[in-house]
Amino acid sequence: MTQILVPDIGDFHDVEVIYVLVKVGDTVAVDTPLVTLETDKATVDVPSSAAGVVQSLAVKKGDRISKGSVVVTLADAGVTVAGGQRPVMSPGAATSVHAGAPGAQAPAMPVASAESTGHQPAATVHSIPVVVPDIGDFHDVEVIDVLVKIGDTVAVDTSLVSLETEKATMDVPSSAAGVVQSIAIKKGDRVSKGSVVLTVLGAAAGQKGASAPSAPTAATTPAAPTPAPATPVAIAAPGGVGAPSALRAIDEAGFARAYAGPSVRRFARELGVDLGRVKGTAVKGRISHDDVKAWVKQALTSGVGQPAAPALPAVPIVDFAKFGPVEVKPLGRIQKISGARLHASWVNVPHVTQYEEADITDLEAERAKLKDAAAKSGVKLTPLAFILRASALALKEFPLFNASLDASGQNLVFKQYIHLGFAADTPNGLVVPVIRDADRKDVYDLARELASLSEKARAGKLSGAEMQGGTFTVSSLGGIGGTAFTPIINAPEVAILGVSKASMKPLYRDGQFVPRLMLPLSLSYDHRVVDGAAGARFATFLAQRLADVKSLLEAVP
Ligand code: CAO
Repeated sequence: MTQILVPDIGDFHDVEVIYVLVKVGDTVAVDTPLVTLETDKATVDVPSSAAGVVQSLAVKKGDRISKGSVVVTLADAGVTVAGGQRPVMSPGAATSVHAGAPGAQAPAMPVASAESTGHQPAATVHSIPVVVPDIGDFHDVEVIDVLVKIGDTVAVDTSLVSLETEKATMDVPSSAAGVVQSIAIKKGDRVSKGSVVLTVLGAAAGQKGASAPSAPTAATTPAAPTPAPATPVAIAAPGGVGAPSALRAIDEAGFARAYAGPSVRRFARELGVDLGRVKGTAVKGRISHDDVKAWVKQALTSGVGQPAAPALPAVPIVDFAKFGPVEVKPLGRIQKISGARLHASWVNVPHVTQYEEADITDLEAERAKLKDAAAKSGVKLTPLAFILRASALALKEFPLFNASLDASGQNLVFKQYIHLGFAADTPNGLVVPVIRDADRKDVYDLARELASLSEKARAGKLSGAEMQGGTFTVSSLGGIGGTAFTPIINAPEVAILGVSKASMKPLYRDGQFVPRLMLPLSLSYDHRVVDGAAGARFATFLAQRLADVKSLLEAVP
């Protein structure tokens, strides 16, 4: 008896069970999804960590569970081999063993009939080699991924390995159903038609194209399975010339929400498929490998005969080492994550940047007066705290800037809260901590939170929750320098405020030039949501608030 527990699911606790995918009596394999959990960010399947028959369910729909909660109890695995061990294959020979015959020795004897045991008759299973089918004119094709492992249960047509030629990637599907007994190849190997991929321990009846064997004996060698043709799938070249439009940008939020298991997610990533746009046809709308393939086929064929969508021009590939010594360093983890998000925003969101200057002469004079007293009470009162306060006031006045487009792109979601993100430069890269309910905090509260979150960010100690839920972002480079820049919107937010270094400038006022401390503001907004006039009004409002320090220091209601 084996208890299957909820594995480590990150920072989530008390997560709701939205589906129970198995019932008592079901036979499950390693990785069979058992239940689906839903957090506020994503749905997650809990896969079985063992094979066997479901004996009892410890959870039901609507329950809330956490890491370590028991999900199901499994009775012994459905396929039992001699002495509880996997049968040892002699090369080229087929081994015959029986399901549910503990202690049986090969050659196996027919199992007891249903009448004598009171159980269903167990099927006789065989070791069945699965080979690379006809893959056209290709030879010595590289194995780029092995999609199964020993002990996995596979069905006919389950993808076993991915091969890559110069022209396409293709999956080798299983020609037999059963449990993977041995794997003959590894990533990086080269194979051709007829190469053995793996052996499956299963009933010969499950073989595609092979007729059901009649009462096989130990000496029976199952006929070589008729290989199913490999499914070639064009390599998605996101952004490359000729890439079908449907295969281009991935909406990461939609991808995360899609109801699919890890191997399907990996498969979709490899093909550049936006899972959020694929319709699942498996149980409860779950997306399968076949759904992804069908979607790619549809995308490819629907592109034929239609005017091609303009593709992003590819950046030239340069062999830098030809021109001098080089050193290659991998991107950091945070750089990879933020890079993908910035790229997604840049290619999906039509950005406009509105520039403005705020006269912060009075603000800085006032701040200079308050700074030391604030420092004594442990608060570092920087200009950014005032800028955050002004932003919160502007977002209250212009709720459109605090909204987001929904996934369909047809509706605006107006958030009834103002959570301000601020870009923080850390040794590991750019992170965006979020100050919650910023509109209900005064300048001192904001300064305090700014300092504590920045410190945590630099120490790499921010929790996931502290970086989520932002409705608008401020990116301040004022402490460093620069006169203006184009901040990239932290999508699906619709606007971001860039702040550069304040400097003394001559301002023409009442018939003469006067020296004033001017703060450059760069407001980028999503032009699908915000039009130019609204952008200019928002920036002007911000500048007015910053010029009027008293309004920023007023008590927060
Ligand atoms: N103009 C002139 N001086 C400014 C200023 C501005 N706009 N903003 C800050 N300063 C001054 C501060 O007053 C402070 O000086 P004092 O110590 O003499 O008071 C100094 O610059 C440093 O400020 P700070 O950086 O310690 O504090 P902050 O509140 O301004 O900023 C934080 C905090 C976390 C936003 C900042 O440290 C940071 O990481 N900035 C980089 C953000 C970034 O990388 N953005 C780009 C994102 S896109 O790649």
